[in-house]
Amino acid sequence: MSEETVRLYRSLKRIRRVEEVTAEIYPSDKIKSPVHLAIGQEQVSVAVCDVLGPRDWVGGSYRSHAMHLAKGGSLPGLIAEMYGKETGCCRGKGGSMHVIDVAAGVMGSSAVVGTQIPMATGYALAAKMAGDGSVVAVFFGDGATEEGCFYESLNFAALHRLPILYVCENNGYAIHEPLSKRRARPEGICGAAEALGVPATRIDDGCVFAIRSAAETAVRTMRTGGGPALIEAVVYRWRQHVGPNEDYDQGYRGHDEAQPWKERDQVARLAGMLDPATREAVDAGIEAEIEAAVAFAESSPVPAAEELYADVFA
Ligand SMILES: Cc1ncc(C[n+]2csc(CCOP(=O)(O)OP(=O)(O)O)c2C)c(N)n1
Ligand SMILES: [Mg+2]
Repeated sequence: MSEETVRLYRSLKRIRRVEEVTAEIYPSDKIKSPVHLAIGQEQVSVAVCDVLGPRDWVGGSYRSHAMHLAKGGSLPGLIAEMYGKETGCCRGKGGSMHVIDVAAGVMGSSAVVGTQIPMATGYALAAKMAGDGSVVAVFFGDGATEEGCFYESLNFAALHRLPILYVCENNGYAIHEPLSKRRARPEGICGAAEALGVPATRIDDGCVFAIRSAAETAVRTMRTGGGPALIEAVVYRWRQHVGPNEDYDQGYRGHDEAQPWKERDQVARLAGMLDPATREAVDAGIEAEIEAAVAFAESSPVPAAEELYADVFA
């Protein structure tokens, strides 16, 4: 049981429990925004953020609770944001899809598919100009690789050798549409990146250590001017595209497809690698932290009516 395993387990389990608790609270209508849960996919954010430092930046999609928490974004700020409270990370105006914690390097997330990719490429240009060795990681789904800005951004980053790790969380679906109905070559994401001059690595078994190792190699190279890289991590979304429930009765997929992924669940896998006393202590700490964050959100005020016009430019 290494220190690294304990650290990765803590991060994985913390995110899993935050999202399970979010799903439990959801029917009460206290959460005022749609939620796109990453249950089953947590290992990508956990592995990549584990090799980043406080001065590195991340950006992501509407499915970014895991990224936010793994990078050190505020948990009370996240829960309060979902509740629409003034103490939320966007002061209650953004909801679950808009996480931000600039002090922790969480630069924001976007509900418009793919738009985080050019924005993060801009952060990488800024990082290169600052010349301080900091790097950017941007998380997006397989569907986002079908947006034109994905290709434009990778081309620009390769040309200018920007320090950015493109992280494709390939869960095989864009809402209900499988990759096979969207791409002539469903396995072509890495090839597309390579064609633009961005070295790419595909990890197809969801192993948190394998993703971490690929990220570590890529980030080490780019800190010294090595330029961008892409990781395609194949994962599986356990719950519905948006909302707290499962959707295996909707006709587009079945439990049989999910089963192998549930069998290699990284949270359970790493739990089994810890000695029981360590695991119980980690779990107890997580539950206490989540309980306090939910209490903070519940007791926080809603924004004042005048706040409606704050930060509005036109
Ligand atoms: C530009 C744009 N087009 C369409 C949508 C509607 N939409 C929301 S999520 C989504 C699927 C994206 O799938 P993927 O990138 O694989 O991410 P996942 O939800 O699987 O994590 C779509 C099409 C949108 N939000 N923005
Ligand atoms: Mg997807």
